[in-house]
Amino acid sequence: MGRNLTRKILESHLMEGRYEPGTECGIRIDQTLTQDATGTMTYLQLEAMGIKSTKTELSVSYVDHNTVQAGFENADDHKYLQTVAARYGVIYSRPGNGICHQVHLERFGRPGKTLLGSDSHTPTGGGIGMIAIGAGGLDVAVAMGGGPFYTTCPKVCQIYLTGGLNEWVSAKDVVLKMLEIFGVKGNVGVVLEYAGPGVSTLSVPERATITNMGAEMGVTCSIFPSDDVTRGFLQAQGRADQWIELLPDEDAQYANTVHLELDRIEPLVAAPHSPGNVRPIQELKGIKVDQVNIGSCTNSSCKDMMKVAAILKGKTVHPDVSLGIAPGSRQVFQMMARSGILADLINTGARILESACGFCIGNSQSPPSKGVSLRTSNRNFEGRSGTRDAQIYLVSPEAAAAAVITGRITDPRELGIPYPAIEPPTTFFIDDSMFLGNGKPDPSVEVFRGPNIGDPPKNSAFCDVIRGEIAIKVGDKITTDHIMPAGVRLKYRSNIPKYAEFVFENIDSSFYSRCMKNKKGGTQNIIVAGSSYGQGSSREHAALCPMYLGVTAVIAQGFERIHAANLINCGIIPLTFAREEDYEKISQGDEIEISSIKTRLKEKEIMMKNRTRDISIPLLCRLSERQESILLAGGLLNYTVSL
Ligand code: MIC
Ligand code: SF4
Repeated sequence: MGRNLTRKILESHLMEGRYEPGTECGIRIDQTLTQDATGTMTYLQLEAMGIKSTKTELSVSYVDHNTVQAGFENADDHKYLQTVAARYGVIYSRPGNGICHQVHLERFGRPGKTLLGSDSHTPTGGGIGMIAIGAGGLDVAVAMGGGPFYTTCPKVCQIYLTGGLNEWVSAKDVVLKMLEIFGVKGNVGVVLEYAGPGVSTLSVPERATITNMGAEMGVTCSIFPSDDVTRGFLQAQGRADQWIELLPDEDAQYANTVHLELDRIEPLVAAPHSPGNVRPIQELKGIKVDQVNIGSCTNSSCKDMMKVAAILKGKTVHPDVSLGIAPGSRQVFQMMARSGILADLINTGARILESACGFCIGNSQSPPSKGVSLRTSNRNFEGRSGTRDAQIYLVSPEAAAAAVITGRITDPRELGIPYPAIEPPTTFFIDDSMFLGNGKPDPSVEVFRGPNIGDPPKNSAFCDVIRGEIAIKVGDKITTDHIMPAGVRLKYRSNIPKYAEFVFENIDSSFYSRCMKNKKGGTQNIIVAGSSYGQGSSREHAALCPMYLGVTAVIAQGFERIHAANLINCGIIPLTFAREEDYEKISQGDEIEISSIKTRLKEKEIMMKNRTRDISIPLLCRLSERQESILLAGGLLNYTVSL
């Protein structure tokens, strides 16, 4: 039976289990990446596990999220990350060097390798033919120490591309089309494998835009083959020797195939407040725009910036619009400066932002009240921009540039200017001087810990009885941004007791005090949710902080992959309703009891008593044996230390 690409890479990396879709397997991780917002906790956990040095082929620590240094906290974190990287043999990418996914693609991504990153957009690496997966920091720490990464052996879906994109339509529109087809939930355990003649019409950064936003569909990862286009990209990056050809077998098997004709895709937009709320730009044109932000790990490559600059050349930003441009990496920035397009953009009136996540994570450039902001990024969850009532639309760089000129959502095809057909660069400007370290550990380095660096919180072993109160009941598609807001709160990432004050801040600001009161009184806190709980980011703080608040269980109609793993890693039990409608039979404030959990775990069915309503509700808990042991140990940290 012919093997698909995903299977080829996974089989060659199997450490435990078999390649059998639906079962758990452990794979060897060749490369890891962390970013600062999840990285401090990852390295604190690595230290707490007693790991002496990294065992991967390459591990890189990027600083790109918390680069706004208002107060000492972020600067302290950077110093901690720099010193801990030197000590353990991790390459440190200094602030200013760019966004982890863009930089990793440029300088380190290699076809056929596995990459695990403490960021949900790690699958960007699939654009260069990697199996690149996002995970919580604890899982990444274990992989750095040489341990396997456990994941459900995926169901592989082939996306067969034909034709080529029309003028003014780009990779962002392709992935928005995919979101229209697949939606933002129900894709757990799936890998999207791109194939077909349309693949060769897309450059590596364009492929990476597409694999990047697989995260929004909730898939494990997405992957493109490694072909001549990949070879050309690696050559232009001075890394031709790292190219290998990687194609599926001609008779490769897939769980299913979806056909996508590239020439039938139109310019699309994800309207507020979900990346899955996809609409043709034609339906939205005319809406007045207050802000346009171009950048983020989705659309900040050289080619993206060149297109935008070509469209805007000689024009002035519309008086009602604020234009922000964040080049994805120092390499992109350099190329813009050297080619003169940076000057063109400054002429246009653009506000040139740091090469970092910035606006995307809401730590700067928040739009005005009720403002409309067009962004080339990947998430438009309510409030994520830092302005609660702002309306965020996700668009391609072409559509973003069009709105800069007109001040309204505009179909770029109607701009009335010739389409700038930009070819990707054949040589990139290479300067690796902002990467520190040679990958070798140096035990003589003293790790810096400022007052913002706390200890990683630990849970106690799981008890056999949950007796507690429903501390909050939330609805469907709750994102980790709802659970653990980022933006201005991001600087507390290394200080769990402080960050925990903001759990569910934008949904119910009394959640924290309620939980703390219960915790002090010895009552456990339980969260109840609808479907697709924990969408979005990989931030394990969305599990660590609830754990700190005494949350012992989350009962939902369904969970997203990374968040479910993070809950288990923190010793919090994820339970699903056996009958979805039972969600209605439980309210905030209800007292519940679940007993003999240890034995019930084996049976996979657990009965919960709602003592307030005097009814029983059946729940499911489908954990592997390994996950059961982690849970019972009180989390992955305890479990790993005890091995
Ligand atoms: C995001 O886009 O939400 C983030 C910030 O990059 C997160 C990671 C984090 O919360 O630190 C992600 O996508 O995993
Ligand atoms: Fe950074 Fe935004 Fe990408 Fe997350 S999605 S890594 S915040 S640019």
